Amino acid sequence: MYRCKMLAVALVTLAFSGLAESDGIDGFNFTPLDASANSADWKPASPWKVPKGFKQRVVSDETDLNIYDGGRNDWHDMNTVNETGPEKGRYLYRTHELRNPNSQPEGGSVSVVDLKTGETRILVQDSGYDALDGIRWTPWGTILFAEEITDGRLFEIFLEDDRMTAKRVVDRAAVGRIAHEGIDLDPDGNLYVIDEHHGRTSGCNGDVPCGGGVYKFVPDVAGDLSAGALYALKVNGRDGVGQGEWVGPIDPLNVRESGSAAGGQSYQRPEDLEIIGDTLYVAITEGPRDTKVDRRGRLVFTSELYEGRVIAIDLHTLQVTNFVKPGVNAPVEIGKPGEEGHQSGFDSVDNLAEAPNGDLVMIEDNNPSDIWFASQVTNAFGASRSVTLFASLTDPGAEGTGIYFSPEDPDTLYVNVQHSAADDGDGTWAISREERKGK
Ligand SMILES: [Ca+2]
Ligand SMILES: [Ca+2]
Ligand SMILES: [Ca+2]
Ligand SMILES: [Ca+2]
Repeated sequence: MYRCKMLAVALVTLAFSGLAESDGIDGFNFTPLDASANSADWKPASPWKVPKGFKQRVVSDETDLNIYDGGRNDWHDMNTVNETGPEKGRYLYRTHELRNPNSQPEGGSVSVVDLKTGETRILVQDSGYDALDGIRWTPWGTILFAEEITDGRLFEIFLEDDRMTAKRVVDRAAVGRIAHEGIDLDPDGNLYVIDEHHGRTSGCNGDVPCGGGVYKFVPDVAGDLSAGALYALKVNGRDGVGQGEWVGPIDPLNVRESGSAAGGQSYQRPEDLEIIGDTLYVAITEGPRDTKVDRRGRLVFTSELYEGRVIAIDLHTLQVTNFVKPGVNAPVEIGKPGEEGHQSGFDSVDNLAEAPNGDLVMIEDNNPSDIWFASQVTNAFGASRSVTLFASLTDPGAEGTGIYFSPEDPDTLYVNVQHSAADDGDGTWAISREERKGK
């Protein structure tokens, strides 16, 4: 807490536009929350603090499908629907991020919910799947999902025509063995992934910085992830922003070290990524913790110390900028709601999503987990001009994950509750505007 108070002195006077009305499309305009949720207000039946005029409902929770029984939470993680093809938008697919060391003999799972009938079932499960995290629908009608462990795998699911049954699952080793989370594709079929690693402080075999990069896989044939070349993002500038370039090809079986050997930029725990238009956004969950010690041996805190940020990579120019950063265009978070001196702020950003109007939606891996919207309108330095607090999670044990807008339903924000304080208490929620009277 001492560190946070020092930060407040350094940063709280900087300007941000956190209280402006969102410029979202009709149906998702909102008046931002004035503060994060307080866990003293936790109601398991309505765990989200939402803006006036919004409501929440369970899409599917552990009363519908309890994959890991006996009180074990199912760790719902990321979401996608079938975004293309027949009956697009009808099926919601979710990864479950359980970890094998925590006595989960079943291994990781991907589940599917029929949003029309409510039927929910396991799509794939394997005792070898560990910490399943990112998930993405491909334009060619398959599902990608991946493991968030060192040397984790990325898999492709081919579906039967019912879209609730897996035909086969293929390990796509060519795209890289890394601690996967975010997965996205550009219109040319190139795949972008990250290495969720503390590249600035943990590094590789004693070398820091190392790993924790952003990577681009260029397939030999668009739509076929079996073969291609993998590149790392190199950035010429301070703190991982400035002019970028793709370096490589690098070794997909040794991404962390070969990416760094090629000059790849190390970040401090990148997690999710999201392409909107021509921009690749990457959530970097932690700050670099660049503390210094003064002549009296006291820690000195600098503006280089912050709790996570979102960077933006222009996929044409490869300019890399800070898009949302606490103390720049979002408030610094100080303490916890209910504590003296608390300031609601932006801390430990994790998952990203595209809003129907092109805003970037962001959720914190934090207690409480806040959901923020950032406008793509930026200042001269590439920072969003409007960052607003949309919702916040009251559950004292949980983080919110898997924020997602289906392209078929611009009025609903899907979001998961992961590792709830309630036994078998995880699930998928939908937040949407209340019906207006007279409609
Ligand atoms: Ca369970
Ligand atoms: Ca993660
Ligand atoms: Ca926060
Ligand atoms: Ca995460």
